[in-house]
Amino acid sequence: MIKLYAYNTINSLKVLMVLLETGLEHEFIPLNIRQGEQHSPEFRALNPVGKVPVIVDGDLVLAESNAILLYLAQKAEWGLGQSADDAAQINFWLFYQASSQSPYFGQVEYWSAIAKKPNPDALAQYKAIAHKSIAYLNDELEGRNYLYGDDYSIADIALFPWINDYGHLGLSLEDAPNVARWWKAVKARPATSKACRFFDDRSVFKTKKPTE
Ligand SMILES: N[C@@H](CCC(=O)N[C@@H](CS)C(=O)NCC(=O)O)C(=O)O
Repeated sequence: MIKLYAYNTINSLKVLMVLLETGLEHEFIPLNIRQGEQHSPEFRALNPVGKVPVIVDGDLVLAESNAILLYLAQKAEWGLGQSADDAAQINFWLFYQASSQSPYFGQVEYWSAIAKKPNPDALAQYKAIAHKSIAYLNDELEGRNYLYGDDYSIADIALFPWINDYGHLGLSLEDAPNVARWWKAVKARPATSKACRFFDDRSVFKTKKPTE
């Protein structure tokens, strides 16, 4: 049984989406990062940098959401295409997500909702970069349903959670109709809506951010 240590976060959502898509048996262990549970010695023994998500599967302890996505996809033989070339292209999206989506969307969240001192220039700059990333996805999704190939894959799952937060981040999909269509299709999947509901329905995830 795979144990998932996670909280109501972008990176945790990705992992839960894969677990629910694949039907891999798992136990969700909420780790309240708003109350500092990531700093406990027990959790630091699993992940010395004190961040979720982490999975434990037998002797394997693994952090970094996209590494977890890859591991789970290989284990379930799902979501990685049909060939080594497909897997390489899907891997491209995992690296793109970690290096070119997450850092910039994360900065938009920081400057719009977390920073104690507002910085309109920083917010405008990171929103502009996030919108460029959305425009790039829009081009890539022209004439196709998913980010790579004909089938839904872990590439779509990796990129979905930040896009799903576009409204909360003050971003727009108005000029990105292909992204809006893709976002709606991914959101409508039973596994995605179950994963999102899981976080919405549980009081353990309702702890406010320190700034709220
Ligand atoms: N690159 C990591 C990022 C993990 C991460 O930043 N986790 C945040 C929540 S999204 C966390 O646990 N923060 C707690 C802390 O930094 O104290 C991944 O993709 O898993």
